[in-house]
Amino acid sequence: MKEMDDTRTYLGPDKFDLIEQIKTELGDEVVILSVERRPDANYEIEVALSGQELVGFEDSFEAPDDDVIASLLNLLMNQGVRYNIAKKMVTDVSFVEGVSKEEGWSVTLFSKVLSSVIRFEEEICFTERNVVISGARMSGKTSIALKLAIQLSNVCDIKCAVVTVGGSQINIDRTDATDVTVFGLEPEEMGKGVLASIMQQTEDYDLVFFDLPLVEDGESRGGKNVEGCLQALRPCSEMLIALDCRSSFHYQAKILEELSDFNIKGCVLTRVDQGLPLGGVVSLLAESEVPLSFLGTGAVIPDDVEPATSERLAWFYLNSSFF
Ligand SMILES: Nc1nc2c(ncn2[C@@H]2O[C@H](COP(=O)(O)OP(=O)(O)OP(=O)(O)O)[C@@H](O)[C@H]2O)c(=O)[nH]1
Ligand SMILES: [Mg+2]
Repeated sequence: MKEMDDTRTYLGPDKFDLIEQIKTELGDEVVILSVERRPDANYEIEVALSGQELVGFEDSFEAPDDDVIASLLNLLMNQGVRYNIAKKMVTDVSFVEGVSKEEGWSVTLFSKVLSSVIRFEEEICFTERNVVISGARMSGKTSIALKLAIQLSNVCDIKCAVVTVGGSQINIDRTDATDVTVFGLEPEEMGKGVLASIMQQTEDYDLVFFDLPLVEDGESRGGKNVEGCLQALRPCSEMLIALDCRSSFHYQAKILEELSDFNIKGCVLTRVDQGLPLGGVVSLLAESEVPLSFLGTGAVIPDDVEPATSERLAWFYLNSSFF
């Protein structure tokens, strides 16, 4: 445990145990400033001591209603929304009336706060035939590629293929019952030649989803090949980025930065169903120009995906078991 003048940082392998410990020591109203997963898999939770941050916030704003401000700040900070973003969201709540600390926030009201800082792309229209889905390991890339391809194929009668590369824990035979063609490749197999051949074989498809991992740790996952494929696809594709609620703000911000030269259509927020704190991704989306396009709402393929709306994100935020 690290202590500064007005903050304290807790470290441990289980964030729920840490939260319990924090609430026992500092009370239920404690203000959590950030929750980060460190590279060594431990969680680091920073809290404000004696609610000083909250007092500071209230002092520095033209509050339309003190109760609204205080309850919103608790709601935001408890799940790790960053200070500057929370400040912006609080400044924008003047249109919200009738919320008190006791009554809490309804999905409708909280969705207004979220949509004041995050762009939601509810009407998704793919403009390129090749859609790259990229992101960190285990962020749900393969699941999202299959979910979208199967749903579009079944519901909209669009002819889809999925190209998936390496490390998939998903049983891709689940697509047997659909018209979606799946190319499952090992990272070593992936290269510009294979890519050109797949592109030729899928010429008469309406949409081809390329589920490509990011290049991490040099060549450990056939990285160079994948990087070459990402570059080759860049001029003729658009990209969806899979963001996983479990990753830290810094890690996800790095991913968005690394992919910023691609034609980024939007991102897919996965594992919203797992009751994880959503403050990190809310802050990230609020700070970036990238719209939120889809939500991954469970492990079932193809059902557990939906277009992202501020109401649904608010619902998952308010129903997070993190509180
Ligand atoms: N609960 C839940 N589980 C999910 C969701 N998306 C993916 N999963 C699960 O997370 C695990 C990893 O998903 P994948 O789709 O294989 O992720 P990936 O990014 O392709 O993983 P790699 O290719 O190994 O980097 C699987 O067990 C999925 O069932 C989601 O939205 N909610
Ligand atoms: Mg995968």
